[in-house]
Amino acid sequence: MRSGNGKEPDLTDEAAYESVRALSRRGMLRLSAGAGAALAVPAALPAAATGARAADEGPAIVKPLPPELFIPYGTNAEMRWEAMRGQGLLTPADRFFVRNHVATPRIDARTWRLKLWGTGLHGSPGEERPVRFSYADLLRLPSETITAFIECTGNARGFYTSQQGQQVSGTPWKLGAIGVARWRGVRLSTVLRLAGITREAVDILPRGLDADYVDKGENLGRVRRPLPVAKAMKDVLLAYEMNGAPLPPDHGYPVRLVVPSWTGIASIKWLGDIQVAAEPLYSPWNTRFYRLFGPGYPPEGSPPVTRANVKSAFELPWEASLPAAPQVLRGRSWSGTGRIRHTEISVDGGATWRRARLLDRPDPRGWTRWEFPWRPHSRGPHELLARATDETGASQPFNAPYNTLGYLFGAVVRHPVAVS
Ligand SMILES: Nc1nc2c(c(=O)[nH]1)N[C@H]1C(S)=C(S)[C@@H](COP(=O)(O)O)O[C@H]1N2
Ligand SMILES: [Mo]
Repeated sequence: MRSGNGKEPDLTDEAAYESVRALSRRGMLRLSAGAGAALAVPAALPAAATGARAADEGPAIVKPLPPELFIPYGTNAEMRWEAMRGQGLLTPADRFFVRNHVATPRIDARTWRLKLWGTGLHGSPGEERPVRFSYADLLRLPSETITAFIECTGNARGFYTSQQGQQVSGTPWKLGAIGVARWRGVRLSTVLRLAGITREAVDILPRGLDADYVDKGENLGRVRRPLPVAKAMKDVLLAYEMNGAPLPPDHGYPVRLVVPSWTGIASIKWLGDIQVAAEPLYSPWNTRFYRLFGPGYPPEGSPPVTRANVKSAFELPWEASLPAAPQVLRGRSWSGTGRIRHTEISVDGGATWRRARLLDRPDPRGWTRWEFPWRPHSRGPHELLARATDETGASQPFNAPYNTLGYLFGAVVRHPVAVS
């Protein structure tokens, strides 16, 4: 099923995609209910088998995390927004946020193979006899370079609690679980065609080579999240370079997916294999996680979260000290649903708004820089607010609708500063 033919649903659209998948929802519920019981981890398994980490195993993130660039949270680390001040469009790899379910694995590109298998390929190759591509094979294929953000679905989750007084589970990120890089690699569509994708294929399931993820004692297996074939064939990259250098270990070396405009979990790192299937696929990452749950949502949750929503951030420290003098405030806005049309700033708590000056030609897959001249009229604490609107009219409300896992916080963030 391909998009673009007026009769067939556009499967790169989350609601249309879910309506097609819903036909087999019973199968999905059976699958997600069965998975827990079958995969529960016996308590005696060694740490290495469960993905749990002992103190002597070394840090879960390989690159240095200097405190002026990062706020660490266990296996994750968010970028401090002041680290983007004075930077160009791209987020340098040394400050790009890291979201790891488990530790960064070290992989040898010389022995690495990407394996494709499943009922959506000609001849239905099984997992034990997959179609294989080496790193060198991928480097020989035509390459493409794109600028795209990767943003965690839970970016800004902490504001559900600090701004709205709501309890949510997950890493309490501020706004730093986003980065924009220039990614070079091979189009996923090229590799799927070479592997023999059939017209019947509907879903692919890319899976990482990092250790199994254990959630509250339950082994959920390796990180893997289904992706509709329509999106896979449209604009997804098998990336092997980030900002002109080989992918760093923490960002997926040797090869990761980059799924433009979609939420970060789609961009599977340390890619090992891709199942290509003629039937819908499910994993905990599109059933129990990355759906919206809570009051107002059905028991199985919303359709899987796909596109990122509209957000804005100031390139300032949290609780920045600013001079009581004329100055220029800078920041960036982005959206997974379309180009940024404008960003407005309020320096009086949201009573009045004026437009910032956009510095980039808005690109739907990246972010747009802006600046706003400000002359504070009083000393003391202030709140700076930035609110963007994209070309679809999507904007940033004062309140983000609650969901228990704290995804998609798209409300205006109140950035505290002290003027002295
Ligand atoms: N194999 C694998 N891929 C993964 C993850 C992971 O833990 N394992 N985390 C996902 C999530 S939730 C996000 S937000 C992005 C983060 O990418 P980054 O660490 O390069 O910033 O990677 C995604 N891909
Ligand atoms: Mo994420």
